[in-house]
This record gives sequence, C-alpha cells and structure tokens, in this order.
Amino acid sequence: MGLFERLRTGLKKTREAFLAPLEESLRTKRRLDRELLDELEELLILADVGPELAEEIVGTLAEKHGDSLSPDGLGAALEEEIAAILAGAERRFAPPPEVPCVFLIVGVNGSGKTTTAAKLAHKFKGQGKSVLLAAADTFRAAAIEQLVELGGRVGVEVLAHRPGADPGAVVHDALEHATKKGYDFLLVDTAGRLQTKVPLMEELRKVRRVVEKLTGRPPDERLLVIDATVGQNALSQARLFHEAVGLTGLVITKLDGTAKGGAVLPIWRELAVPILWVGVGEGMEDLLEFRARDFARALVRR
Ligand SMILES: Nc1nc2c(ncn2[C@@H]2O[C@H](COP(=O)(O)OP(=O)(O)OP(=O)(O)O)[C@@H](O)[C@H]2O)c(=O)[nH]1
Ligand SMILES: [Mg+2]
Repeated sequence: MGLFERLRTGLKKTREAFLAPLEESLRTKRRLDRELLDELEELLILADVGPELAEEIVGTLAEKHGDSLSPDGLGAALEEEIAAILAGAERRFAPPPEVPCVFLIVGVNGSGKTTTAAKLAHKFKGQGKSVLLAAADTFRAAAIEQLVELGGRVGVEVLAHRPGADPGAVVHDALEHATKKGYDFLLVDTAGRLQTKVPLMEELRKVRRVVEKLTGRPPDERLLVIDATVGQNALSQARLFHEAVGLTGLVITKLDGTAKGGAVLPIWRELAVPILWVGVGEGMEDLLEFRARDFARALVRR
C-alpha cells in the first residue's frame, strides 16, 4: 500500500463517521438544509475539529452549497474548505547551508519522538546524507537502548551517555562529533516526562542554548511531536513547548487508526506552527511529508 493510501485507510474511521450518514440524507434532499448542517457540525466536532472551526466550515458550506448539493459533491466541498484552512500549515523542509543541520525533537511522553527521530534518520540516509542521532533522553535507561536499537536498524550512528547524564552534555558532545566528522544531520531525541530531575522545559531550554553557543544559531528545526490520538488535548502542552524552545514545526504521529484526525485543524489554527511530517505507522518508512491538499482529501474523500 502506498503511504497516501495508508493515511487514507488510517483516517477511514474519521471519514466514514461523518460522510456516510450525511450522504444518505443528501440522496433524497439534494441540499444542505438546517437539519443537515447541524448534523455536519456535530460530526465535525466528533472528529475533533473543535466547535469554532466546525461552525466556520458549516457556515461556508451553507453559503456556497446550501441550495444544492449532491451526495458526491459533499466530500469535494469539504475537501475545499479543509484544504483552504490548512493551506498555510504546509512547509517543505529545506536544510540550511551549514552542516550539521540540527533537529531538536520534543514532545510529551509517548508521543512518538524516538520513533520519529529514527524515521527521519532513515529518510535522510536514504537521500544520501550522513546522520548522527543523539540520545538526550537520559532520564530512562530504556530510552537510550531504544534509540541505539533503532539507530542500528536504520544503520545510523547513535551518540549516547549513561542514564542520568546531563542532556546538555550529550548534545555538546554530539555536536562536536558531528562537526568534526562533517555529518549532514544531527537529530536530538529528548525526554518526554514532565517530571524529570530538572523540569523538562528548563532542560530543553538548556539544550537549545548549548546548540546556540556551539554553532551560533539555535537548532535549525525545533520539532514538536504530537500524538494525533490525543487530539486537541495536546494543545495546552504544545504551548508550553513553544514557549520553551520556539517551535519551527510539528510532526503529527499515529494518524493511522484514529477517529480524531480532525484535530489537525484546530492544532494548526491555534499554534500557527507548520506541520512538516505526519506519522502513519510504526515502521521506519511510515513518515509522510505533510501536504494540506492530500490531507484534506484523505480526511473527507472516498
Ligand atoms: N501506529 C503508530 N504508532 C506510532 C507512530 N509513531 C510512534 N508510534 C508508536 O508509539 C509508541 C511510542 O513511541 P516512541 O517513539 O517511543 O515515543 P516517545 O515520544 O519517544 O516516548 P517517550 O520517550 O517515552 O517520551 C511506540 O510504540 C511507537 O512504535 C505512528 O505514526 N503510528
Ligand atoms: Mg523516546
């Protein structure tokens, strides 16, 4: 199955939940009356689009298609509106002229940071680039082992210290090593537990400062990894990470098999941080570049 198909299949639950009943009603009514619009609004809220955006989408659809809409036209009309909302959320990653290009990968416990770091390493390696992974989640011994294991699987070197070591020192060493060896990328995996020895946000600020001190610029990408199954609830934590490191992009993981795929809309609307990649599975290939149009289509078109 192609990756886009994986995304479509993954979002099937979200899609079917609101398309099927509405299409059925449209077969006889052929127009969006108040009752259908209310139903659509409710279904969008169930897909975690949030009340404000649901109202906005329904309002626009009523204006454009209230008088006449076929069951087939519904998906297309929704795709237009969702793609328009997400248009600004798309940004293509472009590496800076300097090497190594440094990624700081942050997010709450279990969101998919370590897996995403390995998937990105795999992607860049596949493009002929050299990659170093840094195990800056020193809080859990298992976290270091996990990154070393994944690094081995994708054939990329991992720099790690002992459990409990200072993440700033890990990043310092990793950066010196990557610079000396001329690595193209340094991908830094960080801890997710909010209750670490040093408060997590402070720890992340420090890691950012270490990179700035050594390279004269902040980490080129400060990526927040968000678990799509958490939906809109991820927003309050996302703001804390944004304050701490100044996010440059989002990675939305676990879009395969969630009914809350609609949460991508309010997340973008609220944070205004572009979405760079989306995770559609546990495998190393299961990371897609985010495309607003594809995403909208996968969400609402059969
Ligand atoms: N289905 C699916 N599973 C994913 C995806 N991304 C990550 N996972 C799984 O989510 C679980 C947690 O992933 P990790 O990468 O360990 O998450 P983490 O953020 O590093 O977790 P901590 O280090 O504990 O904070 C693992 O079982 C991953 O395989 C995805 O896109 N789809
Ligand atoms: Mg991890």
